[in-house]
Amino acid sequence: MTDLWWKSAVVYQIYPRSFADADGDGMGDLRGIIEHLDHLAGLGVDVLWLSPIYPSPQDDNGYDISDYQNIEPIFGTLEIFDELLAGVHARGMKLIMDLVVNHSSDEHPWFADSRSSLSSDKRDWYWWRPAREGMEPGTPGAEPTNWGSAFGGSAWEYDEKTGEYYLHLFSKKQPDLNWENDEVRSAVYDMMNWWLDRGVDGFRMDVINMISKDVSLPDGRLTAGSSYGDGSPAYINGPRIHEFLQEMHAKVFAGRDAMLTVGEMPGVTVDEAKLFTDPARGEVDMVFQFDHVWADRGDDPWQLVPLQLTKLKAIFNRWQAGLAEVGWNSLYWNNHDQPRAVSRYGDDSPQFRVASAKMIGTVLHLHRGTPYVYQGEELGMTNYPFRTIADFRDIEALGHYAQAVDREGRTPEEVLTVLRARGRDNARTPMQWNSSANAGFTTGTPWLAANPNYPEINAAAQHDDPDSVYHYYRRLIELRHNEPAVVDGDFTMLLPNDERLYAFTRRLGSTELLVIGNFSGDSVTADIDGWSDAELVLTNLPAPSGLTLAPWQSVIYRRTV
Ligand code: TEU
Repeated sequence: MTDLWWKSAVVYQIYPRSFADADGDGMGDLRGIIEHLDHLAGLGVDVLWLSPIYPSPQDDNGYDISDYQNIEPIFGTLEIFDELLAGVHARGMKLIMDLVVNHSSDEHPWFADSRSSLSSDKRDWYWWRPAREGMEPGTPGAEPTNWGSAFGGSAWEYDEKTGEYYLHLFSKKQPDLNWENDEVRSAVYDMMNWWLDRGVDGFRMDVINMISKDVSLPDGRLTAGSSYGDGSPAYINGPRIHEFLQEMHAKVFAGRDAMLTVGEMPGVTVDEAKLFTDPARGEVDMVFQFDHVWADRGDDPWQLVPLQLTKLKAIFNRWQAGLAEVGWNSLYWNNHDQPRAVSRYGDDSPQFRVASAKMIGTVLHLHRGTPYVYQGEELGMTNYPFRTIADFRDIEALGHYAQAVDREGRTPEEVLTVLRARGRDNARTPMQWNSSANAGFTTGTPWLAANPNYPEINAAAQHDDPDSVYHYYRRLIELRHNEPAVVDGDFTMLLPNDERLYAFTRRLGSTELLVIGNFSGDSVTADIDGWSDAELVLTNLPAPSGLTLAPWQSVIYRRTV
């Protein structure tokens, strides 16, 4: 039915630092992943994606890479990596690596060389610029542009040695690589080929739609109350982005079978995504778009706005419709940058946590696209009860706090309210394996505290419970593997104006599926006709009478038309 294997696949994301610690140093490692492969195989996922495991100063938890062709000693060695890869393949799964090439670490030898002198061979491998015209280098406001970095502060760092600034869209320890330079691109492609030759099955590409910049580097728009301009129009889907991805595809992926490539693309539009994922163009297989995870924020990314179900549905509908004929979607609620889905979209109170975790999983997995499960999502893990800023470790949280409280005069409590809801450390607390100390994640001191709810919410308890979130996710994955309508069916949104029910159909040939999720604590009846004789395929609670759904209930019906 389907020609591209990843259309019926489900991907599981591992954040190695927080997954499982086999050697007791408080950080997860590759041996820890090897020890838990049966948890993943048992869930039925097809592909594992590892967040970065390369040598790194860990300024951004490995998204700052100082050697692209080795393994961070905290995580293991290349030999242990090969063992892990063999264990993954032996279980019929594939493994994709995180590719972080918009920037490297400032401790990468490339950057050390680049910053060493104006005449270095590698000077042009990064974005160096003199101070703003007429300004004294290194003084406030002398930065080459007014851009802010993603983690607070200017996007430019002054380097005294050569009297110039380098660009870093993320932390100052993550200088942006200059993709205009041919040698940079060849070095990246060689490195990718080296990993694929070693046996890995593809890449998740970090902020890959930022690698092409408008070389004139224009100032960005300043919004009220913010100290920096928004440079993103100059680097999101920049002028040469499609050219670069086509070149990468030709030099790395062409002629290789069964690879998976997914581009992480903040700010990508539906029309752009169609171009990026049209198989005929040879760029990437699918993208991560951000519209749905930005549905509950204001113009200022750090402003919270209440989530409206109608808005969320309109976003998904636009993406489903936009990529219906050409291209392909990725589907995700969670990753290492997002708060926990059950706390954000569901109800994580003891009464409704399990039901709502299953319901949101149902809605996501029944869309057209490739679903991604983030570690712990299959257990219904929740946000962490952060008390003060001292509980956070993430450079984004700490950078935002410093900028907002110290420089922009917000109150700590106001900033903490946002960080509790949105902070990335919510996703990064240790995986909850069992009810022993530290959730069974480590015998040492975990680098980030385990969520105190681990005695109730953990994998060991769920493996033994057929009604657990884990076994429900297993059934969702099985359904995608066995029901072609889930993979290839047309998508039709129903009840677009309903603030409590998320309802849609999927149709392939004579098979039609009806999916309804109740995003509320009320019992609600769906006003949809023609399904009274349909077969109930899956529900998260006792079978409903007709289409009256209990609080947080989901149903999947099937009929022949
Ligand atoms: O994230 C890209 C990105 O856009 C993030 O800044 C995201 O919007 C933010 O974290 C939401 O709060 C990727 C990685 O996934 C992230 O972990 C890295 O920090 C970042 O790139 C830099 O490599």
